Amino acid sequence: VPKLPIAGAAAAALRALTPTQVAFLEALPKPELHAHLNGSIPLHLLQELALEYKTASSTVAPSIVEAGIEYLQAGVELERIDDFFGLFPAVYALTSNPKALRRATRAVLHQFLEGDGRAAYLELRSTPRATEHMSRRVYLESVLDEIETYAGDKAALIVSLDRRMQPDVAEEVVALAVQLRREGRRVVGVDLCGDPIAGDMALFAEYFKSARAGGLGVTLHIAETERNSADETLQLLACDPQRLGHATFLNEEAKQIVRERKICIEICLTSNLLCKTVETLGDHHIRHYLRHNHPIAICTDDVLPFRNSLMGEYALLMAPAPLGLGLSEVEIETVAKMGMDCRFRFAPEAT
Ligand code: 6MZ
Repeated sequence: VPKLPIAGAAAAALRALTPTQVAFLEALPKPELHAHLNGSIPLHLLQELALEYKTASSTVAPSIVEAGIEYLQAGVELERIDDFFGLFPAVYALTSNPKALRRATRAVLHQFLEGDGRAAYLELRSTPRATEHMSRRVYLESVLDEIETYAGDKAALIVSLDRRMQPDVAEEVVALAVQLRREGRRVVGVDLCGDPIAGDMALFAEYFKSARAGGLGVTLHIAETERNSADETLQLLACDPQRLGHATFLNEEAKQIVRERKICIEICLTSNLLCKTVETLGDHHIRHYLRHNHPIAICTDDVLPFRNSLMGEYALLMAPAPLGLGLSEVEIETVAKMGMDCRFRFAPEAT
């Protein structure tokens, strides 16, 4: 699989490192715990799928798919995070049958575990979609088949609930995740993602509780934008998540809960900068967590639109300011180990 070109701040940080520093980061056991499947597909595979799409019967017009791919190829420029979600109809059109979804999953596993990412362990997340070609169960089974065949115990699946889902669909998705887990499939957790201001999260809370009761880990995108209310954040924290995605705009009360419960924060530096929820690396909330020696995991989020890599994200930790945070090797080792310790457990005998 050809390399995904790394761009932007992560690329500049990587270029600023010495060969010895690069070798150190490559050899460091790093987990990738926050990567969205459809946001991580290598561009070359998407282009291949798009060529095949033209001849297939399609519900999304090929011209829309073409425009989406061209936009990704040029490198996305977002005014604000709301613009991000419009990218996905084009990608989804190309991964709406089991065969294409399997190819995408395989390429993503390869990219993270053997390609640019150099991850020692991957928790891949994806939102099961029911399409004219597959049910949500077949969606999840297709992704799991690839994980179990090609990554074995180096990867696992987190099942995402999209905030835009109707509550009955969210309930069905959690029940499916728990059921697959009981069948011994490599499902380790559930996630809440999607447009950060969509949906009423009070209606979802009970589903996260049943996921926990079913032996699954829970990670939630939380306070990703300034517009997420303090009430919603507290409601989500009441679901007892073990990890949180982004957690960019927590107020003091929420920060205290996070600190007391030592909830791991999944940090996606490039993603936050490109979605403009954080202005500069210097302003990033990672500094707060580093100061408190609080558990974090360094992650990529969506390497397809953001053109970053796990290596690039670690380069942002290591490169001297203003390109990076200038952390020492010992500090970076600690961060990587924190991430490894925050993996969701997979005990095959658990029910
Ligand atoms: C919230 C995000 C996201 O699930 O179809 N997604 N949700 N915040 C983000 N920060 C930038 N990045 C990705 O992968 C794509 C889906 O992941 C969610 C969105 O719902 C997107 O549609 P899957 O494999």
